[in-house]
Amino acid sequence: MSETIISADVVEKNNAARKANLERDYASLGERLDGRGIAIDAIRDKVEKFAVAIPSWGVGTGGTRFARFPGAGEPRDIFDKIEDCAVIQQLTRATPTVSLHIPWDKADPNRLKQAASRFGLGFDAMNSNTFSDAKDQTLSYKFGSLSHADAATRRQAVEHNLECIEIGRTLGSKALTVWIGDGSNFPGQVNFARAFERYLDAMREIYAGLPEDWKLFTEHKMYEPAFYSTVVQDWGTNYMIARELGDKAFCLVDLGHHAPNVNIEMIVSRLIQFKKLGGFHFNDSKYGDDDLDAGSIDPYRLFLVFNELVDAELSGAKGFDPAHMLDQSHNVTDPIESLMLSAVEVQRAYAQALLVDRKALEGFQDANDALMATQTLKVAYRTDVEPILAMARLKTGGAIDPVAAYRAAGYRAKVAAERPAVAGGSGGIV
Ligand SMILES: [Mn+2]
Repeated sequence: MSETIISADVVEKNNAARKANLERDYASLGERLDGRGIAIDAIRDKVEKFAVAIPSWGVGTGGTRFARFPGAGEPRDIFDKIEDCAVIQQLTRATPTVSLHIPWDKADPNRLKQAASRFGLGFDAMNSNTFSDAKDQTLSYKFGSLSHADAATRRQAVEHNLECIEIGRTLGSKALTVWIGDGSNFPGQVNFARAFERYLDAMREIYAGLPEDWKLFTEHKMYEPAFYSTVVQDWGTNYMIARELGDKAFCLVDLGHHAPNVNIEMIVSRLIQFKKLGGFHFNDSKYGDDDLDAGSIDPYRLFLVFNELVDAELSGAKGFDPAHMLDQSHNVTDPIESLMLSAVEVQRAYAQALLVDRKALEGFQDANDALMATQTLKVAYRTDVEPILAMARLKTGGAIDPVAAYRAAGYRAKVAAERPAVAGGSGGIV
């Protein structure tokens, strides 16, 4: 039995006050779904099994290019971060794994493993960092890392990624995510083809260091920190990389890493079709790579992405097993509350997508009935699946209302007293 941080009494008391209402809402929704030929318990079973990883960097307060305002009780190190992640998992039951960022989270891997298993947590994809200079680093990444013009700098970046794999091996991780900030700020600063070739050569070395049962995720991002050109800027380049590297290489889609109005759900479909979808960094955005909470700006787009994922899941596509991770930055909210709600939002989009009448949709598509086809999606999207999500949490020992239970437990005030503020911190937008 793993340890819990929030007292079971608090969770039980909170659930007891909400249980009768939930049971009534669940029964009522069950009846309505029954009329649509959908068994509510089957949807709930799937929701219970759905998981999304918490990024270790997400539990710290983020910042902007202008300032960073520290939050109370911020985690001081990776061990505090693991405790915060354990709270999120305890109350939502949707986040059983943590995704680490090295060197931010560097510590004795055996201690890390112990700290996580205390709370029944596992480790998701490892993340390397060659977009900033670590303390005491020999060569700077100011002008790039894996695509740097200088071979010794590229070598250092490759070695760092290989070290991330080594740490991940001990932790039981099965994937490495690589995002680089390499690019240029001026036309002519970098030769596009030569920089990309250097990047591919460096990635081939990292790929060669992958254990047999690991996956390599490459993450594209249109711009920032480079503002004129970026080496891995879009899904087309990302697909080329995955194709060049081999069967263990996949594309990672961060929802905020595209131009405004790009049809991300179609990108997802293309990557599924050609077996190169590795997984997601879920978040939301209004203008750029804002790293806002998942589903906070455009929940319909999140649903449409899940519509593609569920379509692939139900068609039984072989080897289809995308990784789900959150990647957010919290500047004005308690990161634990934001991450709990984001995990729930991702689950919500999944549950709604499970409600799509796919047979009817296909019929409308074949009949060129655009209006009814789109209405078929809307009927699923408009269904309030909250009772399903809450019941899934209750059944698995979580909280019917995670934020209410968290606030009732007074966790933030407690850790604020225990964790004196530290300079720096490691929230970030990646
Ligand atoms: Mn990301």
